[in-house]
Amino acid sequence: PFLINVLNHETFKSGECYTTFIEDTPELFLFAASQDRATKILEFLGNKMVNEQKAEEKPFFEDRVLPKYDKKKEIYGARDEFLKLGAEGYTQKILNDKKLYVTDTTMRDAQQSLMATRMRTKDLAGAAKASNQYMANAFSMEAWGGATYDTSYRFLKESPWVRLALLRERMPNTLIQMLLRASNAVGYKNYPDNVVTTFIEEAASRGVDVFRIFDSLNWVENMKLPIETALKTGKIVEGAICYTGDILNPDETKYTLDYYVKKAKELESLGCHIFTIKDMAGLVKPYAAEKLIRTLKEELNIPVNLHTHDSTGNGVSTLLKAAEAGVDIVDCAIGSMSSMTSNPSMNSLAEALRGSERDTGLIPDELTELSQYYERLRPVYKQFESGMDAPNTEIYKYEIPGGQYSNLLAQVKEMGAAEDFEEIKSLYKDANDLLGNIVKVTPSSKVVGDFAIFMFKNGLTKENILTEGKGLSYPDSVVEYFEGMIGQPEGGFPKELQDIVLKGKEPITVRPGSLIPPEDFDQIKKGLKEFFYVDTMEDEKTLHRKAISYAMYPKVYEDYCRHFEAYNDVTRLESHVYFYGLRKGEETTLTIGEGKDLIIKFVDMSEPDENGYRLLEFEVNGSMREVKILDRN
Ligand code: 3PY
Ligand code: ZN
Repeated sequence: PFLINVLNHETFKSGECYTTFIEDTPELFLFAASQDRATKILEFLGNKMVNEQKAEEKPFFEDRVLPKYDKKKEIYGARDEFLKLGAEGYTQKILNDKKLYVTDTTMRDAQQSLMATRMRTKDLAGAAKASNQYMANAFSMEAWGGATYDTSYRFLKESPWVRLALLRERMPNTLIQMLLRASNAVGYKNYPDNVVTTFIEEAASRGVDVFRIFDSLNWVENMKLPIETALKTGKIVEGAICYTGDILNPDETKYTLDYYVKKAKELESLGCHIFTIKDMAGLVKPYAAEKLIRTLKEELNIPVNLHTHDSTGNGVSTLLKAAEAGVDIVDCAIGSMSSMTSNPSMNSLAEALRGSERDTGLIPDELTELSQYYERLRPVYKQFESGMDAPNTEIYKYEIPGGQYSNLLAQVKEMGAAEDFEEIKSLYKDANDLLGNIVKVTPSSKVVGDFAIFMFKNGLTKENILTEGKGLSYPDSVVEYFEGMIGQPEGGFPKELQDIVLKGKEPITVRPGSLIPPEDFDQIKKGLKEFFYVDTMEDEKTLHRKAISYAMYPKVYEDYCRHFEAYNDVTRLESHVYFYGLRKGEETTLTIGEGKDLIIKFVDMSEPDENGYRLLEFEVNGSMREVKILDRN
C-alpha cells in the first residue's frame, strides 16, 4: 500500500521542492505514504499548543520578510575565483591582496553563540540569495558544522544535509564554510576514522568549500587524518589552533607566542591553505592580537585568519589591531546577529575600515539590509538567548567560551544553585587548573564544566580533592578525558588526579581513532531500511548520508525519524508558528507546493475529556477541521 510513485507526488510535480529534496529526504517517502498532510501538521501544532507552549502567552511576531537584492545582477564571488584558481591558487591570491577579507559567521557561529543554534533552515535560506550578492567581496560564509548538525535534527526536526544543499543552491558564488571538530567531526566524542573520513567526503561533495578544522586540545596528531582527507577533496582547508591564556601576560608559560607559532607551522607543513587563530571565548586582547598576527605573518607563507568573540566588548578593537598587523581574513557577523557571546559586528568593522587601505569592499546599505532581516527574526528566538545584556570582562579570568557561559548558567539554575554561580565560575577556573590548564572548546570545555559542577556538588576544592576525592566516581566526560579518549593535552595529564579518577585503569597515549574499530555502515543501512523507510526507492548516496547521521547520533536521528512519521515535514512553517503554535483566531499560510497554500486558522480548543484529550478546532482553507490531542500536563 505504501508504494507510491514519488515523482507523481504533487509537491514534487509542483517544482517547489528543491532539486535536492527528493534524494535527501526520507521524509518525502513518508510524506507520500501519509494520508493527509494537513492533519499531521494540525496535530503538530495542536501538540505544541496543548503540551509545550501556552498559545495565549505567545508574543506578537511578524512573518518573515525577505531581504531585497537585485535579481538581475551578475555576481562574481569568492567561489568563482576558487573554482578558477583552485584552493592553493586562490588562497595565495588572498595573501597578496590589500583588502581585508571577512568570513560571515551569521549562519553558524553567530546563531550558535547567541541563540543556542536554534535558527531554522527556512530563516537561513531566506537570507541566502541576498547574502550571495552582498557577500561577493567576502571570503566565505560559515554556514554549517559545529553544533548546527545535531541541533537540526534534535530541536528543529530538519535535516542538516538538506540545509547544506539548499544553501549551496542559493549561494552559488559564495564559499560555504564549515567548522569541523577534527576527529570529533560534528559531535562530542572521537569517532572511528571511517566515520570522520566519510563525513568529510560527503560534506565536500554536498557543498562545503572550506573546512575549518580544530582539535579541542590543540593536539595536532588528532587533526592529521581530517586535514589529509579534506585536502584530498580539493577544497580549501583551514587549520585552526584554539587560543587560550594571554600571550602578553609575563607569567604565561604554556600558551605563549612561541606555542602558537610552533602549532601554526605544524599545520602549515601539513598542507593547510589557511591558518586560523580560533579564539572561541574572546580572550585575544587587541594588543595581543597585534603581536600574534604580526609574528604569524612573518613566520607563515599562507593567509592568517582571526576568529574571535565579542563577550568582553573588545572584539572590533581586536580585529582592527589585527587588520593593522596584516591579518588576511577575520570572522564577523551581520550587525543584528553580532556582539556579546557572538562574533564582532561586520557592519561596525566595515565602517571602521572604510576608506583605509584595508577597506573590506562591503557596502553599508547592503549590510544594513541583511541586518534588518535578522533583526526582525530575532525576537522569535529570544527564548533561546543567553540573557547577556552587556559585555563582560570576567571572561578573561574564567576563560569560559561564550556558548558555554549561558549553558552553564542554565545548568546551575536548573540545579537550584543560581545564587552559587559566582562560586561555580571560580570552580570552573580551579577545575581547569586541576585538569592541567587545558584548551576549553567543544568537547574539552564540557569536561571542565562537568568537573566544576561535580566539585561544587561534592564540596571539593583544589586543596582537598586529592584526599577527599579519592573514593568518588567521576563524571563520564572527566573519566574519558583522563583515559586519553579526547586526546593528549599540552604538557600531559596531572598524574595524581588521573590516578584517582581512573582507579587503576590504564590511559591511552595514542590517537583514539587508531583504536576505535571502524563503523559498520552496511549494518546501519540495513537497520535504517528495516525500521524507518517505507520505500525501497532510496538511492545509495542518500542512504549513506542517513547512515552517517545515525553513526554519529543514533538516538537523535531515530527521534527525528519518529517525529517525521508522526508529523511529517514541519520545516515550511513560519518559525514563530513552529516554536509557539497559533493563538486563538491566528492564521498562518503554509506553502506546500507552487500555488498550493494551506491557510490554517486556529479557532478554539475544548477542556480535556475524561481521558485527558482536548479537541482542537481549526479552519484549513475555510473548512472546519478537528484534531484530538492528549493533554499531558
Ligand atoms: C563548536 O565546536 O561548535 C564551536 O563553536 C567551537 O568554538
Ligand atoms: Zn566561535
